[in-house]
Amino acid sequence: MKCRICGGEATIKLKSYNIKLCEQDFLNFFKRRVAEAIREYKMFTHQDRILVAVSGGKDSLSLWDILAQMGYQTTGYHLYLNIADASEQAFEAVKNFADKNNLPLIVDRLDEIIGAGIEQASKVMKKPPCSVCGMIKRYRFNRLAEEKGFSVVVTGHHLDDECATLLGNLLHWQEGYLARQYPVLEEKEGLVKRAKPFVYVGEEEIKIYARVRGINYVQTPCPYSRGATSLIYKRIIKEIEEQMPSTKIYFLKAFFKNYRERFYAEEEKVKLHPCPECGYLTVGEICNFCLLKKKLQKFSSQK
Ligand code: Q46
Ligand code: ZN
Repeated sequence: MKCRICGGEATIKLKSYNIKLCEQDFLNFFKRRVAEAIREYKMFTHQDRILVAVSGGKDSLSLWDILAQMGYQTTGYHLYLNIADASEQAFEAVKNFADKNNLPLIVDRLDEIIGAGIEQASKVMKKPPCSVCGMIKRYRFNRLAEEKGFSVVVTGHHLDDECATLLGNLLHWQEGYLARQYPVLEEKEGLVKRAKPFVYVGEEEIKIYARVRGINYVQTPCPYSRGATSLIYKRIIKEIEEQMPSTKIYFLKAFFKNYRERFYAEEEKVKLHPCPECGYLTVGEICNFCLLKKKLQKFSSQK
């Protein structure tokens, strides 16, 4: 097998692109895809201070790795969820990566910021753990941006994640979500800018990247990720891609370019106002983070 670029020995085959590459040319190819997304959506520049949300899995650690390689100013952010062994392993992976690469890391421990673990938080909010976890992370991102001067938060969502989300949103005609699904969400009224630099790279490519770069990650950073309905959509998207290579990238790019704006009107209906407790923008009476803290207080005083 010959590398398409240098003609040397190829060890990597990328089905979606119908190319074979050697490791070095794969790394260059991968970096170009990421750079293209950063440029196309004006995600950030070398002047920005970037907060990278890291779970300890391959996607987020690979993202942190490549952005640091590209010379961006990055700081890792890890939310320690207090789930027995899983959280400790995830934390170890993140900590080791940060130490090895000499990169700054911020760790929030859930028991310290809300006085409870994710399971209890999910119970009092009567919402799935992932929904509460996502809410807490968003809240903390905005707070950290404000307090420590980060101008953008990046997450490891990749092409397969985004296609799965898009398929799910279309199947349920979630118009508000469709309006908001985009590789970059600009800063607005106290909400920090967010970006997904892996939007053009697939999960398989990230796996290869992590292997070639020797990144030690945890296979399942969180036990809750297994039950997600998004896995059903991901499996279906994967099957379609196998039969029809390049469908994923077409599906997503065409949506961003030609269809997303049709849902804008839906988004504008949402009116935000500052939470009376903490000042964070919210649609509810108080923000969900303050609501969670109140519910936990009530719960512990009833015990
Ligand atoms: S950490 Fe949190 Fe994920 Fe675990 S509880 Fe769900 S959202 S699966 S990235
Ligand atoms: Zn609040």
